[in-house]
Amino acid sequence: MYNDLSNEELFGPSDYSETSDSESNNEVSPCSFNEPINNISYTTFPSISGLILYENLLSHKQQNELINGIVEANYFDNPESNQAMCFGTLPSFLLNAIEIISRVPGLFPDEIQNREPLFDQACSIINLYKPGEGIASHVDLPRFEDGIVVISLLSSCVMQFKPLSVIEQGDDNNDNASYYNKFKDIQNTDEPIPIILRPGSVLALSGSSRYNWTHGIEENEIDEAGDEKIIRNIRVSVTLRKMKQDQLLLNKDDSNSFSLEVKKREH
Ligand SMILES: O=C(O)CCC(=O)C(=O)O
Repeated sequence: MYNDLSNEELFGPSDYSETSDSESNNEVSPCSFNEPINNISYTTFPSISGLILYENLLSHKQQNELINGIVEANYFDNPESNQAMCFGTLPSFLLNAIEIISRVPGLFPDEIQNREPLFDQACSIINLYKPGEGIASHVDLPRFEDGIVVISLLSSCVMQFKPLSVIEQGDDNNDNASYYNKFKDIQNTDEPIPIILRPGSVLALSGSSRYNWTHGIEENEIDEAGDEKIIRNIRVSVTLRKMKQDQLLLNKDDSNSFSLEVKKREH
């Protein structure tokens, strides 16, 4: 899946620049297993409340563990498939990363961060992007609680955030396709805000950034953000969320049993 990539492409550059609509602290301290988590570098975006980008949060070793787990799970053996949705018990290769992420102070407001578990069995999504592929702008389904993270692996891309000019109330009973399709019709006159997602970074969305902004990745071979040009390569992302309790009961008889849906992204 990623044999042709250099170390820098796999795990990100050692230095990086920021996009303009952001405020960043200067401390960089990649976390490793069993290390106390402090001095973490993060970027907030004044116009997108609730959005925090942690660059270099996961060490090379942790990124490698995730990639190896994904490769060994053979999710993407079928070349047509680029999205794996895991329901039920979390895949074990995610557990270390989840442990690290959940100990990051200020990741989410306290009422979200203190919930148990922070992310649950249903459902983690693993997306594979070949160069040029993207994901349509969307707001995550209302059946998921507030507090979502996206882990980026292997290579960088730009994620575009656009404010929802019409804030629609989601209908939990909608299926995925009709829910995501409705965002296609929303005319957006505001300039999108580009955010560079690099390997090892973790993007946290809560509050307004989760509900009032769409996020998506354009179908580009090259991204431009500020002065930076990013040539897309193979990218993998892991999205972690928590299903609302009533939806969990509605959707699954036995929430501990593992099930997997691997498919081509609909949106
Ligand atoms: O791949 C990403 O970075 C984002 C994935 C995403 O937004 C989703 O799975 O809903």
